[in-house]
Parts: sequence; C-alpha cells; structure tokens
Amino acid sequence: SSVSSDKATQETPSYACQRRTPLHHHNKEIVDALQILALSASFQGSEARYLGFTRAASVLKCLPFTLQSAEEVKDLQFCGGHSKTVIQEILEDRVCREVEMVKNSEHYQSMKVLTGIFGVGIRTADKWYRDGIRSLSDLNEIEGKLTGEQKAGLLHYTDLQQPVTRDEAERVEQLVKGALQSFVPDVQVTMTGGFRRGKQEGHDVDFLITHPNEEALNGLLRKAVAWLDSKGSILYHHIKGRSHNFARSSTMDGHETCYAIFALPNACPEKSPDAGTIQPDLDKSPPRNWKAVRVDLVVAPYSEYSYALLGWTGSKHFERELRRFSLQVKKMSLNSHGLFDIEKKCHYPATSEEEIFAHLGLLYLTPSERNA
Ligand code: DGT
Ligand code: MG
Repeated sequence: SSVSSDKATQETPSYACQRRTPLHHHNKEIVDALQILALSASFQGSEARYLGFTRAASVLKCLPFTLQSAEEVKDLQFCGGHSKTVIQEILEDRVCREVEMVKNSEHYQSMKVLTGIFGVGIRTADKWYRDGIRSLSDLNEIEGKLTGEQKAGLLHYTDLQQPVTRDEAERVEQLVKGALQSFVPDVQVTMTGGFRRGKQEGHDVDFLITHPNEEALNGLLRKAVAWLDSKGSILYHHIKGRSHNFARSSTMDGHETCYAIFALPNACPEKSPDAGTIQPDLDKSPPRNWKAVRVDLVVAPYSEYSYALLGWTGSKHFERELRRFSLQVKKMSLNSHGLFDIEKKCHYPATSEEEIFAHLGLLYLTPSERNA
C-alpha cells in the first residue's frame, strides 16, 4: 500500500551518528538475523560483508514500525541487496535459510566459543580453528602456548559468559570508586559503555576516570588496582600505559587502561523469614561467594575527558560511523583524545559531549540514542 511505502521511504540520514537509535526497537527478529550474518562475515575475515550487514541492521533499529511485508523492504535505504533478500525471506517464511546454515556451521559455532574467551580475537581463534581446535577442551593441549590473559579467560569462562547485570555493575562501581577515592578523594569516576546507553546488562563494565588536576592522576590507576588486588578483589589484570607519542591523527587510542577480571562479592542476601532455621548441608563443597566480572578502567586527562567519554560510550558501530562521518564529510580526524581539522590543521578543544557534536555540525544525541 502507499501508506506503508511512504513509511519506508522517509528520509534516513546515511550515517548512524545522524539519527537517533534507541535501545529498544520494532524489528528485533530481523536485526538479530542480520547481526548473525555480520558476525559470521567477520569470522571469515570479510570486513565489507560485516559492514554491509551491520549497517542494514543499524538502519532497521531506527525504523519507527515493524516491517510486515516484503513490499516495504524494497524502498529501505542503506540496505544492500543481500540484506534485503534476507529480510524478505524472514518476512515471508519466518526463517532465513542462510542464517540457519550459518548458525549450524562448525566454523561459526567454534569461532563463537573461541572468540568468547577473554584475550582471544578473531585472528587467534581462526588460526586455532585451522589447527583443528574446536572447543574449550581442545585448548588444554596447547595450554603452554596461551597468554596469561587467555589462561585467565579460560579459567573464568563460565562466569564471564553470564551477562553482567546493572546491579552487579553498580556494585563494581562502588568497589572501583572506593579504591580510587582512598588515594584521591575527589577523583571523577563515570560508568561508560553499554550501561551508560541504558542497557540493563553487558559483557563487561567500563569506567572512565579523570581529575581537573592532571598530577592527581599520575600513578593513580596502578595504586588503586594494587590496593584492590591486595584485598582479593582482582582475579586478573594488565595495565596498558599511556602512549605519549601516538599520532593524533591515527585511529588508535592511547589512554592508560586496565583490563581486569574482578572477583565481585555476591550481594548480601535479603533476610528471609526462615533465616534462623538450620539447613542440612548436603553439598560439602563451600558455596562460592563471588562472581568473575570483566572490568575496563580508562584514565583520561581532564582536557581529553569529553572525547574519551564520547569514545567509550559506544556503541561500537556508532563510534565507527562517527569517525567515518568526521573524516568523509567534515575532513576531521576524531578519536578518544580529540578532534583534528585536517584542512585547517587545528585541534578543537571541548568541555562536553554537546560541544563535540556541535564541532561536527551534528544534532546532539544522548547516550541512549547512540545504540546504533
Ligand atoms: P557490552 O558488550 O555490553 O559491554 O557493550 P559495550 O557497548 O559496553 O561494548 P564494549 O564494552 O566492548 O565497549 C564500549 C565502548 O568502548 C565501545 O563503543 C568502544 C569503546 N572501546 C572498547 N574498547 C576500546 C579500546 O580499546 N579503545 C577505545 N578507544 N575504545 C574502546
Ligand atoms: Mg561494555
């Protein structure tokens, strides 16, 4: 009908950073399917196909209605032919054969398990796959070749596969703040990543740390992490130092960062009415009173804080689009440290995220509108 095709032909700005992408949207089934194909493409090393499916999924996240007929798909913008075929098949048959094939393929399943290990990227997982490794138990044979990070990832695999809840993230925040404030009482700590965008669960908890006085940040991360470690709160960590001589124009980010696995103590149980009754202890092994949780701690100097906040809030696709827009449309290079105008050869300082959007000539999007 003309009404539905009008809905689909409404102008969609081409970059994800030019549109509001809410956390909850109307086309979950199709978005999930496209994201499986995107992931599979990335497992196969095909960056172009990964981007094609990711962009199509991201466009659907902004649609203000649920797609119902294959007819509506024809006019969708920024959806390639392959993605459109997938969407139409799902609308007509409820399932897409290609997606089902991917989900059942040995490569996809093994890569999903292997890249799910902390410290294992696509390249490592694919190399292992080509060496015949299919599952976690196969990794015991090459245990000696694993990095410290990967050994820790394997050891805490089951816990780290469980999503981190918002309540757990807030308890991590208390731990982190307590440690940092014991050295610098007025240090600023902000939870970033998916939780800042309004997600109720995540794969890790991300924090950004800053202070108006740059001196106060010197050595702070190492001291706070050592303090937490001494209390038994840390199962694994490594700190990447600040890279002082990194090129401002590069896409690499060089903030001092701690990649950690925390032992998060369980929440105190609510007193139940029969709290006093004696329970028979059938299982002799003492119950574990902590959960392993992935935590990233990033330190940014005050002058770069807004750029670091924007860069660590995500989503990953939103960040990627923001940098692509900056470069292609504005001829500016954006990263978590600042914004550089390539033609005018100057930096743009900013004291808020709003200012950065303004520098780029973009409508301001709140964190919860950046779920691209
Ligand atoms: P999740 O999976 O629930 O934790 O989802 P997010 O959105 O929190 O994803 P995460 O934790 O992987 O990353 C949060 C944001 O931080 C993401 O948009 C990109 C950014 N980010 C992640 N790793 C790095 C990094 O090494 N350098 C920089 N500059 N940004 C990073
Ligand atoms: Mg995160």
